[in-house]
Amino acid sequence: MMKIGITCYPTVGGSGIIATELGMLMAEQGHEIHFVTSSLPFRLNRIHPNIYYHEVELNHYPVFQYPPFDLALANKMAEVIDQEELDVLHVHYAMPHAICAILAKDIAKHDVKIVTTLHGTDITVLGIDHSLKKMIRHGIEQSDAVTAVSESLVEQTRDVVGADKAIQVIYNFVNEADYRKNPAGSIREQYGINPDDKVIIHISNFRKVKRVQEVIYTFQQIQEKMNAKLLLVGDGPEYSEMHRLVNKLGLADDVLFLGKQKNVRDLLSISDLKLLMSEKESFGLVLLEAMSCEVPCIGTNTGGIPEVIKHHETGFIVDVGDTDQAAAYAIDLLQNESRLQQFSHNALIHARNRFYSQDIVQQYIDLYDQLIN
Ligand code: GMT
Repeated sequence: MMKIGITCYPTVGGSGIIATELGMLMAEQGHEIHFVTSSLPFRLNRIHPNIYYHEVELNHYPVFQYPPFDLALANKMAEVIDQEELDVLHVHYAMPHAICAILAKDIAKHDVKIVTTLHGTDITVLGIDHSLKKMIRHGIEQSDAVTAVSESLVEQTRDVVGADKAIQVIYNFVNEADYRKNPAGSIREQYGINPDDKVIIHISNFRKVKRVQEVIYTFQQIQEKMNAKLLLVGDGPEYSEMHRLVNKLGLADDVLFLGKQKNVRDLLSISDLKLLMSEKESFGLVLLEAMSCEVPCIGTNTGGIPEVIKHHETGFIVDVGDTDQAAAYAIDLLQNESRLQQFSHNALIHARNRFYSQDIVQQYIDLYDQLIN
């Protein structure tokens, strides 16, 4: 039994999901898990006697113009390391979490190993900022072990940050108990989707990097060839711009803006195809969520996406911005029922084999073991 601390961004995003699911699955195996975060991780939806939550509290002293959150986090980490005698503190994101963890390790009396998992945005967005590069490199090099969620992210880390450190690829996973096709309830009718409509889905945080407009342009071409609906799930900076675009293109009746949704499993279960047209994506956890619910995917040739989608087997890969090719693949697949079924089946098998949660969790546990022993 190990004692493991976990720090992640608790409010949104795939990294928070992975960190929380990892903690919950390890707790089920008998390990003691201590979340050290600014708020309760949003996916922490199970009560388990092995799971503890330590909230980072901010002090609002009038002398501080900005309350120093990172220092409060490091301080809390150090407290938890000593009180709970943690074996490992596993932080998700180099910035600022690895830096805070290194500081906490210096402060704490109890010996702890720091594991940092890179999720992408820290390298591909923050790493480009020269003022942060050295700090990110320091976080990586001073960690006892570093993992990344795709081969592509390892390469990018070398290119962008120049860190000279072994980085192990441990792919993302989904909890198969939650992500499995739910034989259709009445959702289709509730959303006004006709029985002969094909359903295309996109799920993201509507940041520019997701290029949601290219999902809409691809859908426009699909919809010229067949009855189809596009479900846009999520919210973010580009949301209202996408609304305007849909209205301008005259697609308002066929594009459903669903905003943030908790139960994406049921939405995926009524979908025939998933589109992810991002210009950067270190992994694309939403693709794995879709494949687990038997939904084939079209994604862009960027970052880790080609490591997740098997081209011509579980979906298709297109160049960033190539909406014509995405639409051509989509139309071809959606018009061929037996091929579509084959792709759905392949997607499920690929998700279950290549990204099986227990295998991935075991890879993390083996890594902790190597550090401790
Ligand atoms: O993509 C985002 O905007 C959110 C971000 C996050 O913090 O969860 O996602 C990153 O980590 C995910 C989990 O490993 C990956 O699936 C996403 O591809 C990655 N996002 C980017 O690389 C842009």
